[in-house]
Amino acid sequence: MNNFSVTNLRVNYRRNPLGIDDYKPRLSWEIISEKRGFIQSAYQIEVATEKGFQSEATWDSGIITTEQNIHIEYSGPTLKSRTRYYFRVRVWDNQETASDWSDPSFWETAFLTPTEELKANWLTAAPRLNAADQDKCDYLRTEFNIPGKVVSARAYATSLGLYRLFVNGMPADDTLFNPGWTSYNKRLQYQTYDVTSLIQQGVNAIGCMVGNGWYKGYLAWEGDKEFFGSRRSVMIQIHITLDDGSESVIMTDGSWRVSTGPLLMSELYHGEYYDARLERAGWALPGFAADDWEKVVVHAVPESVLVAQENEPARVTEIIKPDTVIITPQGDTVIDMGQNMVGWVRFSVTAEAGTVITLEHAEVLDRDGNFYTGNLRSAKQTVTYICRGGEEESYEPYFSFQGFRYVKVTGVSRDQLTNQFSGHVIHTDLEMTGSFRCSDELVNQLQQNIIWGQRGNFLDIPTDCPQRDERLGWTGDAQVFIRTSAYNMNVVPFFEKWLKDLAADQETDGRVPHVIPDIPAAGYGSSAWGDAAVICPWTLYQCYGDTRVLETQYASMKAWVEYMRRQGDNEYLWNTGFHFGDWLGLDAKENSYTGSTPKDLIATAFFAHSTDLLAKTASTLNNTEDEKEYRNLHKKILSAFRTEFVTPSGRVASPTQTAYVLALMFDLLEEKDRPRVAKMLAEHIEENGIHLTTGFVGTPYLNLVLSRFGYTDLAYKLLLQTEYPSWLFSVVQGATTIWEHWDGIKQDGSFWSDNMNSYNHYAYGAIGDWLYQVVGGIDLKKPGYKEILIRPQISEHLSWAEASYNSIHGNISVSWKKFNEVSVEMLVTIPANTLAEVIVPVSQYTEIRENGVQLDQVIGVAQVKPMESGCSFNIGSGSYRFTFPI
Ligand code: RAM
Repeated sequence: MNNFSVTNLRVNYRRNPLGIDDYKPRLSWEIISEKRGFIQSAYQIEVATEKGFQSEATWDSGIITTEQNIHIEYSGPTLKSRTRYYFRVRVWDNQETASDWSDPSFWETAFLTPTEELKANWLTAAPRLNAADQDKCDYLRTEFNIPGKVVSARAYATSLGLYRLFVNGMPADDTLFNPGWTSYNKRLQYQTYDVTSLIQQGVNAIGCMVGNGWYKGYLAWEGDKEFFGSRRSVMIQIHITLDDGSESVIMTDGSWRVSTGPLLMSELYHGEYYDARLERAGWALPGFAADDWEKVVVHAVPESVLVAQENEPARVTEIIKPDTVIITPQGDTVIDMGQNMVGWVRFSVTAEAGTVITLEHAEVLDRDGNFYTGNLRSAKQTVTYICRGGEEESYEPYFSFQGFRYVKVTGVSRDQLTNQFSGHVIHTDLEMTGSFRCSDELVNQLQQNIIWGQRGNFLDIPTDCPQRDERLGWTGDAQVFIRTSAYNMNVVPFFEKWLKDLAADQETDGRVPHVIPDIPAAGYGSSAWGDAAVICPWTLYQCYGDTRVLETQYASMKAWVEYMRRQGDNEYLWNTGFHFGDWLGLDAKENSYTGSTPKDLIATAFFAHSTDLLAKTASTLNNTEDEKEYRNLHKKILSAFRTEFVTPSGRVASPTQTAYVLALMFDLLEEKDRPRVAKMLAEHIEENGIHLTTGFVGTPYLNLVLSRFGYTDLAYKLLLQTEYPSWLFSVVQGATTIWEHWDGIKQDGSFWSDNMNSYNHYAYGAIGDWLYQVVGGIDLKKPGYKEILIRPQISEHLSWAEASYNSIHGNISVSWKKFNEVSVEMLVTIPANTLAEVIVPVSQYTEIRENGVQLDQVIGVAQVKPMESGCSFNIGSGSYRFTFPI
């Protein structure tokens, strides 16, 4: 009997993906071993087109001697379109024993040559002249006959605008906001639906609704729309295989019909207007009389590259029941969901025909307890529903989402509000991978707020806010939060897609737009924002160990560095142009959004950092020429930085927290100067009464820098600070998400200006990285957590903490707990085929026990060595229970 097995097979990070267009998908698996210290010595992969692996394999990798169990590229015969490939894996341990074959998993290809294979026409409605009619969503339909029994059916669909596909009246699946948001005129995703169970022998109907969405709808704060195009269109191609082996293909063509319907308006920001009296029962069912429907217009759409869905889809991931119903001092009836959330309200009512129900959505109540929508700016976030009458009727929006905790309702009797209204939480359905908890409940709420911020702002692209007339893919915010987000969820499909849009939207001179997908209103080229081009791929590589993202993004990374290089008065100093600077830093001058750290210091610091990461990337990709080039450039930027921003005796000339933090975090100072600058940072914080003054740029690194230079205790004090400004200030104010401003709600209960005040903004949530790394103690030593660093920095401020992270190699968990302030118990688990260095804060290793046994006698523990501040030792995979004195 083997005591190890292969499990959790993935293809490009996903499980059993349907409809990918990658010729070389990357296969990964996890190993479960009962024995400690498991290392894989070899693997074998088999790929076949039938699940039983009875017929000849499409690809047999043979027995490959390697420890690698992640991102193995398929390298068999060229894959075919629209084919399901099953694969299974077995591995060998270092005793030459093989595991059993894993259970099979699969991937299914969509179109590998879409321009040749996707033959369906693009359909649109004839232009509607009347302005009110233009807001109405389109309903398209067709019917067709299937002569035999259906064995399998796949629908491939996409749109310009947002669409919902129905087969015989049923939704094609549970995914939402398709085709997602990409730089539409350059890249457009199509989706694959398994509709086998929905298509029947005989007559079938397809229905499709199309709304404006990001393509044609309102975007940004100037009240503009149609950023990508003005005509909503849809393209659908359905392949149906019958039991006699024949195939029917149904495509959008000139025979389809189009009409308007009850959805009279749908806008991402503004909500929906739905008149249920206009419903046409059975419009997506066979036999519907569509005689009064118009003919569709077949048209050519702007050139764009069609790509199979890259990201995980958006779905309803949780349903929340209202907490309470409030009557506000102004007399409004308001539902409190108890959580600032993103998605929509679904409701059921029984009412007379023509009853008008309105739902307005807001994030907070004002200090008097009244409904407050000032911070939404022009976003209406209002759903209006006109009742059909008769039996109970239900509604939830189609193409609009709201950021809200409070819902002001009119037109519904109070008794229907709690039972029949629920909050549907919607976001990209990424696998949750991390959890963090500790003995301080406020910190636990902070962690929850970070997760909710991520959920709310990961709706197909990383956004800054999900409520006001903005909701854009700000590069700076994504860059500061990506590492934290990668602890919480498996974010690779999400960021790989977004980074391809970033590269697509980069101009030939390498500039990076402030928001991705780019929209003209936003602008481009700020330091710390554009650096997302380099920092995000590098972080993904670090966290998941996959060089593919570096290969794919390399040209974009390099172009951004070269862009910076051309900006300054001299090649090594970036001292020109527009920059956001330390956005919302508290050391800002009156009426400014930018902290006082000089912008050229920030720009040059990021220039150095990105150049350093680019050199490391070149080295990882074995591009020695570029590595040399960018090592050199980096050295010169460092020297220019020191000449310009560091005094001859080694202080950072601008005495701000953010300047100190960047100089230390990015290793910009000479070694000898670092301890002193770290001390100055610590003093600055202490002189401020243990308060930070940092904005978007400095905050993410603040505690990491303090811990690195021996000021973990101060970092804990900063974390636990509840007075303004601090991470816990908003928590104490009752926040359930992270705010954009440290003082989104001020101490006196008044608000920061309506002008720019999101209550759901993840940038300051980047403290999550420090919670996992330093408090929980889970960090990486080698990309993809092949080697792990377990180093919780146990503090007098907490009595226990636990962190867990499902890495690409499997689960890593650490929990520590103090007993009577004299000893600590620390449980550690690391997955098979990894190693960890554990660092424990005791000076003598003889003081450490594992399950009661002295460390040097424990199986699985090696290389015990004393360090300056503690003991270090290595462990192989498995679970361990360490105890040691405080
Ligand atoms: C606002 C938001 C966003 C930030 C930009 C610069 O729109 O705060 O998060 O990145 O400004």
